[in-house]
Amino acid sequence: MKTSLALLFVVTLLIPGIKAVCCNDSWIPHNGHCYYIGYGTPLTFSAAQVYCHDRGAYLVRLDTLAENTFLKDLLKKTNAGNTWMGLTDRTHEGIWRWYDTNSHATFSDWGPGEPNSYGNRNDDCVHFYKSVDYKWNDSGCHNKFTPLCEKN
Ligand SMILES: [Ca+2]
Ligand SMILES: [Ca+2]
Repeated sequence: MKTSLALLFVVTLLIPGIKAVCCNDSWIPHNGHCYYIGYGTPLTFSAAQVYCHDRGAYLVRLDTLAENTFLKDLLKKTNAGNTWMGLTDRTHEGIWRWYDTNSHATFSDWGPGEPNSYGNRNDDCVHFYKSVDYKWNDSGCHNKFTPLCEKN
């Protein structure tokens, strides 16, 4: 019993250490990934990609609902503005893919009535929409929103 308690203690000490190695200062660790929110630097979708790339990262790719929930909570807690994710249907209208892997979105969390790009509108890039609790909205890629970067 004492041994397992001691082991638990050591492991508890080690885990933050491992995460600290993964994530640099001001990057937020979660589930083996590191996140960085570019507060105060609103950029177009393309410029946000470059912003993340310059930091050895990519605009966030939401692999699981849990990751989506974690990041929405983080944005809520920090009262972030509208924030880009790496999802776009630029190549095929209505086919939503993560730009860094070209993989299809496996789930979605659209706000009410979204995505609503149709006709001559051209809303090909997706962001966390502050006014609907950071659910997803398709918007013009030229709009300037906060970049949210992720690295492995
Ligand atoms: Ca991810
Ligand atoms: Ca929309």
